[in-house]
Amino acid sequence: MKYFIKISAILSILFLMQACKSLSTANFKDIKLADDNASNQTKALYLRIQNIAKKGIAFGHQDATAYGIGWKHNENSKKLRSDIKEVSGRFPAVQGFDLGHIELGNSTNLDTVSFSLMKDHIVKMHKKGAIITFSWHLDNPVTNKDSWDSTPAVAEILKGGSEREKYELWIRRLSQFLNSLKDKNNNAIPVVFRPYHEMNGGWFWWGAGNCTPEEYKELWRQTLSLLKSNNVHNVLYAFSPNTLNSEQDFDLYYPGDEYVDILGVDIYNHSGDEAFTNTLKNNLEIIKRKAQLAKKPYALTESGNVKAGSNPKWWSEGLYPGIKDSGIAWVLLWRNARVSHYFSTYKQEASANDFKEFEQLEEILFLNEVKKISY
Ligand code: BMA
Repeated sequence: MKYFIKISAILSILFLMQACKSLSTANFKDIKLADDNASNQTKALYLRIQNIAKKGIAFGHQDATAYGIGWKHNENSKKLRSDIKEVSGRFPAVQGFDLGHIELGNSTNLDTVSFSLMKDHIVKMHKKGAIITFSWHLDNPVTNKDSWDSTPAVAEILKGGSEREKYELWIRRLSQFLNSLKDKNNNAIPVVFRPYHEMNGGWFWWGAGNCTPEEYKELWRQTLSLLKSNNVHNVLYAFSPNTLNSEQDFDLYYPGDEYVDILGVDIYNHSGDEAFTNTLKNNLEIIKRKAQLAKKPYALTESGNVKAGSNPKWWSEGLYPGIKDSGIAWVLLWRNARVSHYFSTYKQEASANDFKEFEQLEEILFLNEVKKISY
């Protein structure tokens, strides 16, 4: 009996030692990120994302816990809601938020989500094992109108441009927010940042026709350099064009392997579900090839049903056949803002039953599964 107790004590110590393998002792030296000073937590997130992609596809939702159809998170409530959880019983594994208007020093983002609420949810969700990703619909720095104001502005915020000072201030505000996301040990929470997305479309001031590809790439590189000089070291950088017509389409704006950590693409079903499935397949093949050459993970960084409610089988017939076995680490569905502007599902919505089947697929991973996948 005495020996048995001794042996089991030794075994438990060995087990604990293994479980406590600390970030500082893990072997991160071979990981090359866009930020050469990225924290160990950020490197661990990168490895986790690669490991997730080996197991399946993490399911993501934009503003998942901030609001849904018919509800908005109440600042006084401690309990987190999510339309996805209300349909399936599980939280999304990837949670997207938008930083638009952080640059202005505002307390709420462009969709009225308060930055303090966002921070609170990020801290809680990170603790539960979620992956956090940010988009940034920032205002046009020349006109001070929104992201969709296509007045050329990129040249003016590059080094030497007339709005450079303003842009440096904007990046300082953004940096302050990113640096303020702290876990319980006071370490900066690692996140995925996906700035200047959908640049091959013409709808944003940083998009096609509103700046040259050279200006765009320079904006990307200079933005990274400004963030680093503001001590931001908890970020993985994701590059995500809109639907691609060819590989060249991707290359045109790609700032280079040393400035990007994750490759992505945003694809919606504007041309119907059959075309959508085919576009998903061929576009994900394109980024897979690019990602494999660059040895980086890749994701479907935005998607959604623009004709939400029209196809009750959208998940199993539209989305899933397009992403199945594609090797993407995650798919992020866009926000559920209101009945006339939602991209996922919610309770009593036309495709909710189909979603429950999609959610059961072994390949599709939710928070409870992803939290077990380590670096
Ligand atoms: C767009 C729309 C807008 C929103 C923006 C940022 O795709 O959903 O209503 O302001 O994203 O979230």
